Amino acid sequence: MKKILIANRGEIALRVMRSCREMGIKTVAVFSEADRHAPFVRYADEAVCIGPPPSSKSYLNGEKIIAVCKELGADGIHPGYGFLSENADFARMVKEAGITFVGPSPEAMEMMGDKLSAKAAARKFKIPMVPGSEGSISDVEEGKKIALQTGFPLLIKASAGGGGKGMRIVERIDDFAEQMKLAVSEATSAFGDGSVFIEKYVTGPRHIEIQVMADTHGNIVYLFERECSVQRRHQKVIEEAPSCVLSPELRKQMGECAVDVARSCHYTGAGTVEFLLDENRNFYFLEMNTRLQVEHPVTEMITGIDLVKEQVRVAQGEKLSFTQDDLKINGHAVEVRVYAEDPANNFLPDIGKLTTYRRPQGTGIRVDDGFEEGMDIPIYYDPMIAKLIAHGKDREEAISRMLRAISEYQITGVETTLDFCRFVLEHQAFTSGDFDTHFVKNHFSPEKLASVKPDEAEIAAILAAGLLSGQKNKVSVNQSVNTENRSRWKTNRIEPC
Ligand code: MV4
Repeated sequence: MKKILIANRGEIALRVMRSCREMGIKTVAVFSEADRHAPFVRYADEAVCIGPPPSSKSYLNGEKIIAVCKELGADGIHPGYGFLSENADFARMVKEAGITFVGPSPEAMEMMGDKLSAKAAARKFKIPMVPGSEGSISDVEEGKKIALQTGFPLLIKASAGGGGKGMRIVERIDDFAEQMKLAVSEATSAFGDGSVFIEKYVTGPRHIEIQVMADTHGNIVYLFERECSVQRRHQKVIEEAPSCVLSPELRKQMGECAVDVARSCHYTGAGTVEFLLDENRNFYFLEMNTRLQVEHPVTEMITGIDLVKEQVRVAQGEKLSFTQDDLKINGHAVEVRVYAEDPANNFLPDIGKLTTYRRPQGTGIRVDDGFEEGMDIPIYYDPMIAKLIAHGKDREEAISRMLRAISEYQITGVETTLDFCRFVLEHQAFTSGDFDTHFVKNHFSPEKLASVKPDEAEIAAILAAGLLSGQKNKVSVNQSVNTENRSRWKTNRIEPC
């Protein structure tokens, strides 16, 4: 490929373009009217506006994107994550237009996109799965029978759902009929497919996912695991690699199972196989994500592999550039997602202007972002500002580096989740490794974050000091927000106006 169009925006568009540039491949950005001044648009060799801000009129307009691709002579499309990345119809349209889709085949996407067909494929390889119904349940009475065999609590899941969408917990048989009807009608309106199935509810599980890569020559490898147990309402907060609970033997077992899941759908490219791990360290296959994931950098940090480059190579029909035996875990990596959300206010999106935006730097730190100081965070898309990644020789060093980087990060103009991330990273349950997917529910409440913001307290102190020192009428402080619990005595100045 000589030119690739990136059908995405923000940090991931930039991330993909960087690897393309290293490979000597030209890039095309497509952007909405809201993103005209975004760094990813300027980074690209060519850029085309494809429509108004709403995703449905721009980043989800597959036909328009393919038209731009043809017009500019791009020979490949990288979909990033979200938007069209797991849309099998789009992948098929791309292929039929004679353009290389940087991702799996439409058939593999379809098979793994539907949870029931994914589990049916995995069953052929004897992959451990949570007990429950084998297929979809359409009849309430039949459902009740399976529910009683499975035991309670159980989950009703939508086959077309994913990432927790369309899930319902049922505690008692008396609630089953009602919950099933609700699940079916929700799945029908959300996905246009009312198929639901039953799984035993695993209480307090850990979320472990395995990164896999497959080429078109039959080579499939696993690039170890990521643990993403710290989540809030199915939104990941912190991701790390490796997990601190897997033994080398369990890692190998889960890795080989993930490779088999990939094999079961003739997978090609980068994919992620999701497992639950229960308190006895039994693992169960849940679903497969057929895209590059947000949290892929932690895998890159511990393996030294550039996953985007590898995706591009595989899409061109090349063999994987490494074997399973070449892969070793080097140290530990942690990622936090920095959102423009207010943790004190139920994590409401806090969109606005990034008045101050200064990234942390230094040893072991990587920042993947798509913003610059002075930019507005658009209301139309996910409010993620950045992914902050720290790598160290072990988990302790990675965590302390992350805390150091959080203390250096300066963001004003919007509230962010940085303080919330610090709270998690410093929590004994997190540092000791004794946590599960209920961490946030079990350990966090808004009062846990300092109620008086350090910067407000500091401004008050500086004003008081200024007034006392005789500058009676006018005293001002520069309003750089002190986001950490550390004095910024060197940068704050008392200046007479
Ligand atoms: C489960 C489960 C417990 N038991 N399935 C949520 C996201 C989707 N990928 C699957 N999810 C879950 N499936 C059974 N049988 C608990 C969850 C779950 C969860 C999983 C991973 C990370 C965070 C989670 C938060 C709530 C529920």
